[in-house]
Amino acid sequence: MKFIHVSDTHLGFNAYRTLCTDPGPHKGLNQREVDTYRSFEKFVDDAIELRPDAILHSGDLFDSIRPSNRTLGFAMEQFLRLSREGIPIVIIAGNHSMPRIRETGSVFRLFDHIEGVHCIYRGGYEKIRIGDMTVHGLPYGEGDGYLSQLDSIASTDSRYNVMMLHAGVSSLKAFQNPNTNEQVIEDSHLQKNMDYVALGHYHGYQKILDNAYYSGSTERFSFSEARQEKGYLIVDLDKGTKEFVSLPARKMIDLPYIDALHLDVESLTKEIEDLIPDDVDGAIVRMTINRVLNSVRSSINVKKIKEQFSTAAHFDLRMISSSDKMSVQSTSAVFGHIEDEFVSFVNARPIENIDKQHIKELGLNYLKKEMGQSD
Ligand SMILES: [Mn+2]
Repeated sequence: MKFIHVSDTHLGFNAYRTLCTDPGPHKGLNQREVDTYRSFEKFVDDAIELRPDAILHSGDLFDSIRPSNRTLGFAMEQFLRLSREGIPIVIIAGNHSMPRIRETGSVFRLFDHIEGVHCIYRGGYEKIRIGDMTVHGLPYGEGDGYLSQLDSIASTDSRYNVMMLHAGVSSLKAFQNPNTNEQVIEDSHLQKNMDYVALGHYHGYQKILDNAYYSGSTERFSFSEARQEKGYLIVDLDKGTKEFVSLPARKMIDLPYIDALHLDVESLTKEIEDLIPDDVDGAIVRMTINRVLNSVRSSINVKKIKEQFSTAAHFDLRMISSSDKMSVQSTSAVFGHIEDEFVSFVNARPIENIDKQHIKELGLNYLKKEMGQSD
């Protein structure tokens, strides 16, 4: 039994204003959205070549509860490719797929009609048998109901038992201060005599126990993922091997902060010049300059700096004034990342009937004003 564990593909995610210029069907679309398609398509190419007995997708297939027609069409095409090749796929719903009200229904219903595609989204634990393996899938949930369902999962007498979950685990640093409603479980919940536990939700590739892994996401979705490898895991239960395979995710560069408090225009300009990486082609780059004196700030040649990033997919220059009361106390990472925190908070909350992108733009604008950015 050999399967591929993949997760957090967030199809349809979009960010920034950069549009795809590659000739072909994606031309003119948001570049970040195209990135989610490109890595997923490469994943499906790989899978067809690798010919696994199954693919297990641990949640957040789509970025939103209501993916666009384009995103749906893309997913449909890719699932049909797998179906035609006779490669079954099991998908559990993640937190990005859970409607707040039942009437919304689930997009996964569409895929129930494709041979070999098994979606677990109806709110409860389901078992799916593939060859000599039983897959125990639990869609994302919150509260005690989720934990009691998790506790009810037990291995069967099939040769192999594999569990799929979309949740944080408390032993990971990223989940030690969870959002109030986020589902975080103890490692003890993973010890169920399973041959493997395919985890989703955390976007980095990470081993939790000998038999429990996060495969991570297939693209980078925030600067906190800048240094993470992106890809999927090939798990061979007969041989007892696990192999991580990289996918070509978009490069993200979060440059070290410049503390400008004691710098005049000339020395700050030099520091900026020194910091510009040789290769920014196609990358998403962020530069943060803290504690800039107002007199210096107005004389900095922003246009010239930006020109040097003209080949980047996106360049984010943030200058935080020394006079801003928020930055007087410290130049710590808190200020550099508050926007990321906000975006990931919005991303993590299912919101219906309002465009998430609109909420993000509004919120980021407020933050920008508060932080006195000029960009
Ligand atoms: Mn996710």
